[in-house]
Amino acid sequence: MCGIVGYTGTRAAMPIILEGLKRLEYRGYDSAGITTISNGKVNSLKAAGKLRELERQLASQHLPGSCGIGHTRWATHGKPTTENAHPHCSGTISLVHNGIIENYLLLKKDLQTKGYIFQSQTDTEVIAHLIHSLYDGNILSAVQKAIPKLHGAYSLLITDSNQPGTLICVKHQSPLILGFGDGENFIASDIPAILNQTRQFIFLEDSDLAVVTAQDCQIYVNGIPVERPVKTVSWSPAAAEKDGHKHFMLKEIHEQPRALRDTLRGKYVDGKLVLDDLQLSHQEITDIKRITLVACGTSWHAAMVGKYYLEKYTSIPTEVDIASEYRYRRKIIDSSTLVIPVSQSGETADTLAALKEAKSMGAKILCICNVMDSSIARESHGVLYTSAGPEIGVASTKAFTTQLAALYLMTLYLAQQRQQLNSTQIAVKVSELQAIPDAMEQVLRDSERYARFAERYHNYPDFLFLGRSYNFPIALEGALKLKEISYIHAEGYAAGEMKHGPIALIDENMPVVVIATPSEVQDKVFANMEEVMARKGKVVAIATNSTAPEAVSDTFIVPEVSDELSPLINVIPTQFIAYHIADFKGCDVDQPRNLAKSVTVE
Ligand code: HGA
Repeated sequence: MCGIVGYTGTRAAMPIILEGLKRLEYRGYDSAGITTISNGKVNSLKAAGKLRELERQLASQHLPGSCGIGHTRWATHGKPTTENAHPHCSGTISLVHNGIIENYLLLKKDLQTKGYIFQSQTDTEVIAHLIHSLYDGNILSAVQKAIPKLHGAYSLLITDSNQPGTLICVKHQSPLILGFGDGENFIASDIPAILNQTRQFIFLEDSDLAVVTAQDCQIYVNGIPVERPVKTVSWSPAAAEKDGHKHFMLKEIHEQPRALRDTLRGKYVDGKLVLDDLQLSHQEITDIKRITLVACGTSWHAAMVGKYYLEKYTSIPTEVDIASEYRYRRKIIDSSTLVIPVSQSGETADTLAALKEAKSMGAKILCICNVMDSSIARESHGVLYTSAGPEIGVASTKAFTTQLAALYLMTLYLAQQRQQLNSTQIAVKVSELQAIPDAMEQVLRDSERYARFAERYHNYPDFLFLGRSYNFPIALEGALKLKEISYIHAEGYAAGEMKHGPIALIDENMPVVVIATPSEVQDKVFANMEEVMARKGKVVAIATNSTAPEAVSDTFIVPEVSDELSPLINVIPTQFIAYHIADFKGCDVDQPRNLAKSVTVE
């Protein structure tokens, strides 16, 4: 997510903050800004685009002062423009923010009636004005009064030019760390930003508020002073970038619960799903007669799961198409057709071209993508953003699971607006979805088991992945992940199709990963598993305690969730299988050969 860097000490703050921001830039950001305080004056500079643009402008505009805050933004609310870049200011107060304020619209309306004028479209600016509205000369007490009014996730770094040299830090569901020097202190969202300055850190906990000066640091919870342990971090800079994980892909696999929580944030308000950015009128939603999902690669697999959701809850005939195929075939489209492009980067060339063509033929376009104001988002009539944060590993993981959640939310929203699900039914579905991040955390604890599995299985030249219904696309995704990063040949199949061909391949040299979690078709999956074992195939089952099969070679137990949401859980074992096998083989996990992260060519 966004990068935060702060400094208070005796040296010039600006170069230290800029250097810290540069150390986070590898993740890809859309704008940046720095504020310093000198002689009770606020000096600020912000720039859209890469950090080098801010750096270029800083070359001719010095920001004096030995205390300051900086930010690299990855937009969630408002386009990546200079106005929306952080820091955001109100009077003597400046702040940077990482996270999402769910109730920002309500707060904004209230502040507007009090006369506050907003310069940006961000949720962050609301925090600055809110603190200002509660300020009577004491920044600490104003922040303490503002915090209970904020709903959502936020790490904040705040300055007040009336109190130069003091930084207020707040952490709630987004990371924030304090770094300690000699007569100087540092604050950052992530260790790599300040690892060249110090190795002594405090990792703030949720609800912590810290007051940091050059000489001192005091942490409070609800106004009561608390102690937190100072830890020494011995990671290399490269390990720190990956949060101590060996690869970005592994880090991103572990980020999935957080990414999912952020994607759900603010979408369910007062018993209703609120997806404001979809921008379809009630009439337009009622008039939809057909839906087509278009996507490539992993996003195509997410779209396939989306078809099951959409047909089940909206009863609208839905097809899924590979964008590069869709472009070059005859399409039957009119204004009652809804086209849903799905893309992590929002720049996928084939998906963008498919979108443009469908739009020119009169279709309504609602895209699902992860990058604010990307080409696909701009070309669409409405957008549902996933909040996975920047994904660096070429093999998609957290973007995929957040796409699944977005497709589920979009489906429930359409069903709500078309009155096909009532508020009680929606409430049940949303609470099941909200429980998924906790269930994911259970699966993530098992990572080491998959590492041991990889030791035994990395030499097999072929794998088969089988699943049915919602988990058929997960079989395809599991096979794709293994191919992409370990270069092992793998096929994904609908388990019922096995008899129609791939069964000929099965012998003792063919591991078959079978997704066998509880479902309406569970007995049929078990029959398919028997067919494999009867031909000496090695079955590796992904199952729950209640479906764990006997006599298979290996079983990975996952927590039981509803069948329709099980893809969000079941995909994690397949990600781990691919990751650990690739790692064991010594493959370049994050940058597999011949592949690019964002496919911007046809
Ligand atoms: N919601 C804020 C901060 C976004 C963020 O934390 N991204 O990682 C914004 O859109 O500016």
